Amino acid sequence: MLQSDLPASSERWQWLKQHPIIAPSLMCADMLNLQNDVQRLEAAGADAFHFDIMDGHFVPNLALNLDILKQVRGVTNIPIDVHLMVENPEAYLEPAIQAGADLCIFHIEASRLPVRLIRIVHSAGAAAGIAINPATPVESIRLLLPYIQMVMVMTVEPGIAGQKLIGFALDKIADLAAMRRERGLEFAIGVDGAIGRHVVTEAASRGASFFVGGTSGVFLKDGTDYAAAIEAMKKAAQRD
Ligand code: S6P
Ligand code: MG
Repeated sequence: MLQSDLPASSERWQWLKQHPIIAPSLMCADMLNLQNDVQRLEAAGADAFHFDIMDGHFVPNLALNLDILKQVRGVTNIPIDVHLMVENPEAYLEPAIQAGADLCIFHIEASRLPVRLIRIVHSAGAAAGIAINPATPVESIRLLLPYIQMVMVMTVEPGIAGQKLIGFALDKIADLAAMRRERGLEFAIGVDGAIGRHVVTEAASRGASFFVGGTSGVFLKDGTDYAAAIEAMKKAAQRD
């Protein structure tokens, strides 16, 4: 068994068991009024915040950073998941948790020593998640599933908001849910990228419970307010 300083069922990550979790992606928020947007989103029913960190190498873009994370942590109490789209995740895990991350998600494609990364995250007191790009098979993380608290299935190539859905990635949700059921595991399944309300329904029916809301779900250009957008995502996620 993987040695970890925290047990697999730590109280600290009970929040991840909720269904659904709607997590607005703060890289899509109003950067000139970020505090205001964070507070409006929380009041509108956001369950968590999704916080994207990029390095310009793993993905061709730069987004938020740890100083901003610290400031966001100072104005909200809801959980924050940090999505590390970086080449060298080991350099960012502990600093991200110190800055306020409750869940650290690193990419399997950027990790040579993923077991070590999981240990670092748990020892620093956060939940561990692994993101997989659209073309990365679930098989690549099969052995790690008992030790992590979430798998983030990317439904676009990471790095840029406002892209089109890569539909074949949704099939991996059902594969992960089957592995979870067959092995009696508890990790949450999240989806990130072009998650509009119809995609929420498709993803939830396959077993996803954590939905990142970007320009397709929460930050809509048609005048829909945050509360209505988040409510629509929650409704779309309801399972019969
Ligand atoms: C970039 C990042 C995402 C985006 C989100 C945007 O890939 O990891 O979290 O912020 O996907 O959502 P949308 O609906 O604009 O694709
Ligand atoms: Mg993201």
